[in-house]
Amino acid sequence: MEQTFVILKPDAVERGLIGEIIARIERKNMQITRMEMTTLEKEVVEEHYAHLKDLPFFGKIVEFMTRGPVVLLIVQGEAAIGEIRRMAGATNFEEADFGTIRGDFATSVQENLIHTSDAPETAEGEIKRFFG
Ligand code: IDP
Ligand code: MG
Repeated sequence: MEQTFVILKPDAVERGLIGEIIARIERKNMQITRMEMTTLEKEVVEEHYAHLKDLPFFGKIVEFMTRGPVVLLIVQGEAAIGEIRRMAGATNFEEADFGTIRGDFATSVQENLIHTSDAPETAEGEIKRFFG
């Protein structure tokens, strides 16, 4: 069993897609073991996306991620990190396959509805960062 960390981003909350996305996670036989709705502070987003800080649109990403409530989840299941990432689809909605969350619902590279951890080390670090 693995644990992964998921953020349903502000656009997912604004568009009423919380239930849709959580239903997909549950249908895949993954358990939600922790869940919290909160509005993120700028500092935590800057730390979370530190790998993007040299990109020209970094400020826009931080603005987007802090503009309203998000849902933080810990998801547990067999191969959860890779499977939830596969379920999210490619970062760019135009490359995300239909059947994935981003492929089915996103029309923006930035506002792509969901964050998912990309490796065991990042999952562990992100769970600590967001849930303590
Ligand atoms: P990921 O979310 O698929 O892991 P990352 O490359 O880690 O993708 O980027 C983190 C987030 O930053 C993306 O999900 C997206 O919201 C935003 N982002 C990444 N690249 C771009 C871009 O080229 N334009 C606008 N936003 C971007
Ligand atoms: Mg990433």
